[in-house]
Amino acid sequence: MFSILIIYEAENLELLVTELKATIPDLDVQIWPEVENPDKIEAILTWKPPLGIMEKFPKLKGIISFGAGVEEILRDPHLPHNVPIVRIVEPYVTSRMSEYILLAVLRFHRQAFTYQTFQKAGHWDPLPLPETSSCTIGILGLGVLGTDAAGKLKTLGFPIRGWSRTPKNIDGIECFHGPDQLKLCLSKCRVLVCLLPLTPKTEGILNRETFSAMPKGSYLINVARGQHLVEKDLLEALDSGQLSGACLDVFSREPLHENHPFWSHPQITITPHVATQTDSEYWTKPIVEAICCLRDGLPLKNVVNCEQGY
Ligand code: NDP
Ligand code: OXD
Repeated sequence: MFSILIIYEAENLELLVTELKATIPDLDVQIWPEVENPDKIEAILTWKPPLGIMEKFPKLKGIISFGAGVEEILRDPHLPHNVPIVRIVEPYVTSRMSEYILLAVLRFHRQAFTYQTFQKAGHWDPLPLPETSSCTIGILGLGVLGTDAAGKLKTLGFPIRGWSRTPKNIDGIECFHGPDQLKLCLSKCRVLVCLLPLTPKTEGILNRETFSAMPKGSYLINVARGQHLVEKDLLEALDSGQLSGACLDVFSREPLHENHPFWSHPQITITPHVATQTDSEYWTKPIVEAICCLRDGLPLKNVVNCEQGY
């Protein structure tokens, strides 16, 4: 028997448990907070575990994140050092994210917000078509999600700039890296897409300085984490016209508070953390794979670098 503990509240958990047990017959699945024997737990599946919990399982061999981001697991100061953390990487998750980004980019690029206003006013006014080749898109984070979105946007004819921590060489994409090249990267970006992990180095990166480095009237798409954004700097940038709008899928506090000014802001589009979904039927395969590798002592895929924080 290989014992796993699930620490997660989700509606479709029963389905996942049934699928896991059907695929791995020798699996013992326990669901937090009912833990029969903590000494037997060898893997934990979680998203936002309570602080200090990982210390309670002396036989723990691995932690599997239900999502792509792992900041909520890494914030535990008592995380056992030698226990690997695996995150979900799934083609379905990746392509749904790119779909969301394409939609947000095209809505901005093809003046959807202006035509919505025209329609409300019963106003017929054909505007000149904006040139795709003049609309440079900047992507912060050239990882699994950023690279896929960059490739798909490039296919539509948008010039693409990407920014990462380490140097990259990607065909047809102007690559920048490190803090020193951020402003250079931003200098031509009419749209900025944030696809960075949340780490101490990236928290608050969507701030006044970043917005000021972009051409006036640019557009922001944040699909990474709410804590990347300095909210008051966004509101100021919208007021001053430095940014013309923003599409936000993630927020510092979720659900977004009912009185939050973003809800009614005419230049902000809000979605409730649905750019893509990891907790779907597609999560079973990578989770099964990770459990089997842990059980059989095989090399794991998509292991997080705890020092880098992603
Ligand atoms: P990856 O780990 O594959 O990629 C992260 C990228 O960010 C890498 O290119 C990395 O650079 C870059 N990066 C990290 N730190 C820095 C830094 N300090 N400076 C510059 N670049 C940096 O992550 P994914 O693409 O899989 O996911 C990105 C994030 O998207 C997740 O962490 C999660 O927060 C969010 N997400 C949101 C979802 C939603 O529904 N809204 C769903 C899924 C994920 P390098 O390549 O050099 O290492
Ligand atoms: C994730 C997410 O990180 O859904 O997977 O945000």
